Amino acid sequence: MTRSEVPTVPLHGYPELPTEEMIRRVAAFRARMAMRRTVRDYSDRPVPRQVIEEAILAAGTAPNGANLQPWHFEAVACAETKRKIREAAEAEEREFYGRRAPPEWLEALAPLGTDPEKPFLETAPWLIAIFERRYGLRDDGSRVKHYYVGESVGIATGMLITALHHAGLATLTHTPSPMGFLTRILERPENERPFLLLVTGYPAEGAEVPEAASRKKGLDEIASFRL
Ligand code: IYR
Repeated sequence: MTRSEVPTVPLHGYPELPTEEMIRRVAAFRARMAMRRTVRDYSDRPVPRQVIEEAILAAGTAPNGANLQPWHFEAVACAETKRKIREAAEAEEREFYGRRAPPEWLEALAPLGTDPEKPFLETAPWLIAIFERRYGLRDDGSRVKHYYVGESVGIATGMLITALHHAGLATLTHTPSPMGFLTRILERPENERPFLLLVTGYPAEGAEVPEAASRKKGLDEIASFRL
């Protein structure tokens, strides 16, 4: 089908804004996003399931390859499952910090003060395990090819983090490597691969974050304009 033949619906949600208003909004959004910090100390206060559902639905609106939506979000509040995830993640992290990580990597991490202890995996009210759906499965077991899976899931994850931040919650992108234990503990099917583990909840009272990580590159370091 060509573009003119596919069924369409009217485009909504693009009210043209006066330039001043556009700038005010985007600057306000930038200021709000600049306050997002990766938080490693969480309160154990519960966060309503509906908040997590809405944030996941926001992530699910992400642009993605051929609209096949090649992702799965498993939201875990179950204490026993969180305990299993912490145990497995810490085992991998002990290997990483003690053996696998080359000195250069450990040096790069030093300003963040990270270590193999991951108590937040049990303290935080929610862990959202994000999986890439590498291919789809039809009812007859045949495979549906998925496209740009990494790009799609990366964009959706960014939107999830943004949605949670917008709701006033802290997040931590945790990427223990390898992450095969998530497939096992969460009993995910063989067409999925763990992408990352997003920790979310309220920051612990008096939580602090590494000073070094607040330094962000300026516009001239991250962008160039050709006019
Ligand atoms: N996955 C380890 C190490 C780690 C790696 C990077 I790159 C970071 O930005 C932060 C941590 C951990 O979670 O401790």
